[in-house]
Amino acid sequence: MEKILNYINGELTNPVSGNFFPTINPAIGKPYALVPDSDKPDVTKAVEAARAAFPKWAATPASNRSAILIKIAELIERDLDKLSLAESIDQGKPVKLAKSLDIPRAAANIRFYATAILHESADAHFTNEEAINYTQYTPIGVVGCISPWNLPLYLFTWKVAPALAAGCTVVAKPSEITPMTAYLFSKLCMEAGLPAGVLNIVHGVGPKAGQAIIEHPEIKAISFTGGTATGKIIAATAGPMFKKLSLELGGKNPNIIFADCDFEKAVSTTIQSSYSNQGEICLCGSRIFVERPLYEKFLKEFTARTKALVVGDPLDEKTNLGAMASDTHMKKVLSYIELAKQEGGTIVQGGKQVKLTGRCADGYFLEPTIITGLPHTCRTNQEEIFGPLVTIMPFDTEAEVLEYANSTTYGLAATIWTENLKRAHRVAAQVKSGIIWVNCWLFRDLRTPFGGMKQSGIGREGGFEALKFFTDEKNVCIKL
Ligand code: TXE
Repeated sequence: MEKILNYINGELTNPVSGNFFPTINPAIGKPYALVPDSDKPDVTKAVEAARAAFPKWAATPASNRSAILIKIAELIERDLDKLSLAESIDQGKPVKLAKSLDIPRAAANIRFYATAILHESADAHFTNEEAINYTQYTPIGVVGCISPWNLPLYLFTWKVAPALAAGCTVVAKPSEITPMTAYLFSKLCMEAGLPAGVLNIVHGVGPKAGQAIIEHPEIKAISFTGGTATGKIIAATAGPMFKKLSLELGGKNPNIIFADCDFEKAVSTTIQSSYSNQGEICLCGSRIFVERPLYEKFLKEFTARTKALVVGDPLDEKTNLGAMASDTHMKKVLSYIELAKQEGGTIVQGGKQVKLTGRCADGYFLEPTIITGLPHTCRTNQEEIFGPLVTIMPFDTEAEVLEYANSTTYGLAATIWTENLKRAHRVAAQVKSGIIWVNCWLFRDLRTPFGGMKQSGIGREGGFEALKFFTDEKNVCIKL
């Protein structure tokens, strides 16, 4: 079995303990590679390497940092097929999705920040013609980046790219469930000539390697994407240490569909926003609210199209939904389907595990599932499930749907479907989510602020905000 290795001080290394654990290919339900079971000593080594590399990397001209990062982006593009296949095997997603979304986006993340640093400017304030204030942004030091299993290389690079571009050195940990593409990425960094210690990748489980990163006193900022429960642990540990924190956590995103929408676009895009990546995207909409005059028509068409989706081998080009990321996660989603039944819901479509034949006979597959008849207040409609499961509910008035939409503890994303522009603005202003898409979904401009309100997190990724996150701001006031 292939052994994944840590990437510390420019070298691929075994964990200090020598211990590894298996990582599973979820489409076949079998281990296929070994992951370092890293712990505190590995993180200590990584932080030492990052500290040693920091002064030189921080002082490297932006144009030179940019050139190395662009080289890494080019290598990702060169290896598109290889990385897409690796992502699909590790995560369970259809290979065609990895090839069209995950891997191109990983390269785009790096290009975006590699070029952003060439166009940065700082503020200056002239105070009553008596003084000039100017703001300096200096890289904050060694930072920690911790990423989840749903969009492995995509979210890993979304953090690492701005950190490196800003001049920080990094200790990063991908999810232990999907470590492979971060490992392949470390080889590309070596090939691109990234100086030793600038990026260090420590593999292992959250409570050991992850916890050691957030606890390390020399790590000045933590950028994390994952579950809200983990976000709370990180905030509790890092808060009293006064570390800078960016937390991108869970969601329970509403889709608000008015009767005056463009029906075809609303249905086809809502199919995407419900089931892409098996529903394992924090931006997926899981609560669909449809204005009553359109409700029956929408439900009928949405159900027919859900039924037509192909659940299958992620390596098959015809597959729409691949495997769930892990057995544990599949069982979690199934437990919510049971809960929905207990709460009085009707399973209109799906609701069961899919047993494939052949190569994927032991894989973790689920039917795309539609549930109706539930109140917006029940647990199924309040808790993040993170699978190919949606509830559909009718509404009568704008005020009512806003109450439903805003009733959860989350506030990450929302979609609004209407041809009435005034209504679009009015409703967008009142939905308590950090990201609103009107008549579209996952239409991204990397310059825009990305993140959630309420328990969906703190801080914003994207744009120059993410670069600033990895810097210390200093104001210099010069009396004229
Ligand atoms: O995420 P975790 P899990 C949601 C989704 C899912 C739930 C749990 O609802 O069912 O979270 O998923 C690292 N200190 N999302 O358990 O545990 C861990 O090793 C430091 C939403 O996989 O949050 C991994 O690298 N790090 C989400 C990362 O945190 C720790 C995407 C995320 O793992 C740690 C994924 C600790 N104490 C899941 N414990 C989204 N919003 O995109 C764990 N980690």
